[in-house]
Amino acid sequence: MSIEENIFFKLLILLTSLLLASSSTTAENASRIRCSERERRALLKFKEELVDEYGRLSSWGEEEEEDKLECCKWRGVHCHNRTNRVTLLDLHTPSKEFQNGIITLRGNISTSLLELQHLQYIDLSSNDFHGAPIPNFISSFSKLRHLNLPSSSFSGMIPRLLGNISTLRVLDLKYNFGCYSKNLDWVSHLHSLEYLDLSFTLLSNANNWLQALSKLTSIKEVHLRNSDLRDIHPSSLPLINASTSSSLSILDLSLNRYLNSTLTLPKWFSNFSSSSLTLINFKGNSMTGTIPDAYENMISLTHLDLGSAELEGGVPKYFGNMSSLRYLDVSKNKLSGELFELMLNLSGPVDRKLRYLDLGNNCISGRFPNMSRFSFLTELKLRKNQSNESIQKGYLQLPYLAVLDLSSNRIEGPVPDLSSTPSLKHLMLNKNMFNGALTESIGCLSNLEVFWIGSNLLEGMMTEAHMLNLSRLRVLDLSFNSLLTVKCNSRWYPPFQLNDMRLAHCKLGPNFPTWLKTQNELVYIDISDTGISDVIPSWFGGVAPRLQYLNASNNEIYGFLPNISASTFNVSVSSPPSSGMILDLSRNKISGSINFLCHSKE
Ligand SMILES: *[C@@H]1O[C@H](CO)[C@@H](O)[C@H](O)[C@H]1NC(C)=O
Ligand SMILES: *[C@@H]1O[C@H](CO)[C@@H](O)[C@H](O)[C@H]1NC(C)=O
Ligand SMILES: *[C@@H]1O[C@H](CO)[C@@H](O)[C@H](O)[C@H]1NC(C)=O
Ligand SMILES: *[C@@H]1O[C@H](CO)[C@@H](O)[C@H](O)[C@H]1NC(C)=O
Ligand SMILES: *[C@@H]1O[C@H](CO)[C@@H](O)[C@H](O)[C@H]1NC(C)=O
Ligand SMILES: *[C@@H]1O[C@H](CO)[C@@H](O)[C@H](O)[C@H]1NC(C)=O
Ligand SMILES: *[C@@H]1O[C@H](CO)[C@@H](O)[C@H](O)[C@H]1NC(C)=O
Ligand SMILES: *[C@@H]1O[C@H](CO)[C@@H](O)[C@H](O)[C@H]1NC(C)=O
Ligand SMILES: *[C@@H]1O[C@H](CO)[C@@H](O)[C@H](O)[C@H]1NC(C)=O
Ligand SMILES: *[C@@H]1O[C@H](CO)[C@@H](O)[C@H](O)[C@H]1NC(C)=O
Ligand SMILES: *[C@@H]1O[C@H](CO)[C@@H](O)[C@H](O)[C@H]1NC(C)=O
Ligand SMILES: CC(=O)N[C@H]1CO[C@H](CO)[C@@H](O)[C@@H]1O
Repeated sequence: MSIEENIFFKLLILLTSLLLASSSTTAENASRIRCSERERRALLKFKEELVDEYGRLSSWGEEEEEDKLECCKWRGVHCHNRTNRVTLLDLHTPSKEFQNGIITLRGNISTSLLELQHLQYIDLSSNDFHGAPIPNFISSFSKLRHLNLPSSSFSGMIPRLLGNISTLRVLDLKYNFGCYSKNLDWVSHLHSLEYLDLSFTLLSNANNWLQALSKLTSIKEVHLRNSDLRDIHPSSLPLINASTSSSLSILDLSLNRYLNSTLTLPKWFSNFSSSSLTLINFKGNSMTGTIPDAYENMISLTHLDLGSAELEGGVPKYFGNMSSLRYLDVSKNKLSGELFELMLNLSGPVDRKLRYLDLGNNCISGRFPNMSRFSFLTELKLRKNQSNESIQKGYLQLPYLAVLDLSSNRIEGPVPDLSSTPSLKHLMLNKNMFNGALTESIGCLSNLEVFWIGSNLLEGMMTEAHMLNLSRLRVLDLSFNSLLTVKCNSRWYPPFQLNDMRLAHCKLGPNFPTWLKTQNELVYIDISDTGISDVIPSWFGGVAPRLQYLNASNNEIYGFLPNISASTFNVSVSSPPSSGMILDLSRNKISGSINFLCHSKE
């Protein structure tokens, strides 16, 4: 090639590419609308069969404006960035609206959707398809990865054809209460499936559920909560190939009341993978016997819920070695043994991991041990057991503890010093045998919202010093401590506004507690049998506009009753009070008319 030829050739290339460039911009402008006409029509047909009360699909339209024609820009629609085919359809009702009872779409799912053969992602959750079956045709979306249809009022048989969508990674059909499946063979074909949630659908006839799950080699999360799963006989336990099934991380089989084989199931899933399981929830099954060894090698387990079953015996010693365990719930079982020994079993690497421990509603007995080792504990629950003796000083040095529930035990001695638990929000010590005077350290718990210490044997005085910094207190229960005197300075202005105040059978009187005057958010007051022998203050009628329950019986209150129904109870005499409003002023010396009460329940 000569130089001239060369230059000419280069010019030619330049020119062509310029021409090409300009023609491509014209082409682009002419068809700036990316969405294909057929897909747009299909979507409009789909919209036609929906009721869209909230205008969620208002951007979907036929009008000539470009935005309305460009379905790739419609709300809830995405197109592929090269092929421009619709790949995503996301029309879920946002959870905040759903919780407020708003359901944005109702109606029927049109078969016109079939036109959208490139769909990879469908989310129609939290809408109302009024009991229609999940459409069979969904199975022909051969590129679908993500099918999200929870809480959408589907019912009937879950189409087995869904098992044909070999690309599916996420399948979520939970909370479609009327849906069922007679077996789960179809699930076992979903080789790419990573996430399966069929919670609250009915699987009582799907006896092969465990066989089906064992074939899912990519599965990471299984949620079959409240699905009426049947027990698996040990002889029909499927084999697990541990080398291929190493991905399962979350297993939620809670609230299946017919699952009772503690030994069988854990043995099976411990082969699934001891290293990947992080969460196991078996709450509300009927597992019997002792807690099995199956959890022993689960080094990644962070969350184990074995609550509300029929487990017996203790918490095995190997739990102390569970170096990732943060959450342990074994409440509502028949566990027994000494609390001291149980906590000793829980010693080891778990000490500094555990955040949540619920041992409530069991038969655990004996003295309360030193809990300070569990330095990151945020919730400790031991309600309804038989722990006894007193809690010694220094046993509750738990700086992050927010919930301490020791109610309904037999713990004695003084209320422990709580100055080392400054984060406490909920403190439940009711129904024990705590005695002596309350420590003023309670008054430093500035995060405290709920304080229950009713039904104990407290004595001495409770004054404003005990409530000094309790600015967040909402619920106070001191009732049935008949030797406890509650006496605050008449000019005291509490830092809190209570909703719920229970002081029955404490010593409040003889004067009417004037600090009550400041409590305008009360819904529940019980000051019965508190030795008040005083005239009803005139302000009493108007103090609490939201009041639902007032019990001031068994005192010696006298004087004229203010018009409580019109002010306190916030009801006019002509309209009946809402159910549940209770006013009990019996056994007092009140005089005057109670005509205004004639519509209230006594
Ligand atoms: C193409 O569209 C762009 C931007 O919308 C515009 O700037 C340009 O002039 C258009 N070109 C032609 C050839 O219409
Ligand atoms: C849905 O289908 C039912 C039965 O075919 C029909 O009665 C109903 O009107 C349809 N709803 C809408 C919104 O098209
Ligand atoms: C198109 O999508 C692919 C995959 O989603 C992405 O990697 C790529 O950056 C996108 N291209 C453009 C031009 O947006
Ligand atoms: C579903 O897959 C089965 C085999 O796995 C095949 O026989 C059947 O034709 C498929 N159905 C559809 C509708 O594609
Ligand atoms: C668990 O794995 C072991 C060894 O890998 C194997 O012998 C056993 O049969 C497996 N158990 C189950 C229930 O799959
Ligand atoms: C387990 O899976 C591996 C890898 O796929 C395979 O090589 C091995 O033969 C399988 N073992 C059994 C018992 O199926
Ligand atoms: C589980 O329940 C079934 C039926 O309710 C019963 O036959 C079986 O003995 C129970 N198994 C165990 C281990 O309790
Ligand atoms: C402590 O661990 C042993 C061995 O695992 C067990 O037998 C015993 O029941 C456990 N004790 C308590 C009180 O949990
Ligand atoms: C806890 O782990 C240690 C170290 O691996 C081991 O020596 C000990 O036997 C384990 N204890 C229990 C109860 O499993
Ligand atoms: C506390 O309970 C244990 C049984 O768990 C018992 O041995 C002990 O005597 C009880 N202590 C008191 C003071 O009642
Ligand atoms: C309680 O345990 C903590 C942490 O193990 C320890 O520092 C403290 O001395 C113990 N307190 C008592 C009174 O034994
Ligand atoms: C003292 C006490 O209340 N013990 C209770 C411990 O929990 C079991 C089971 O919930 C109850 O039966 C006990 O009464």
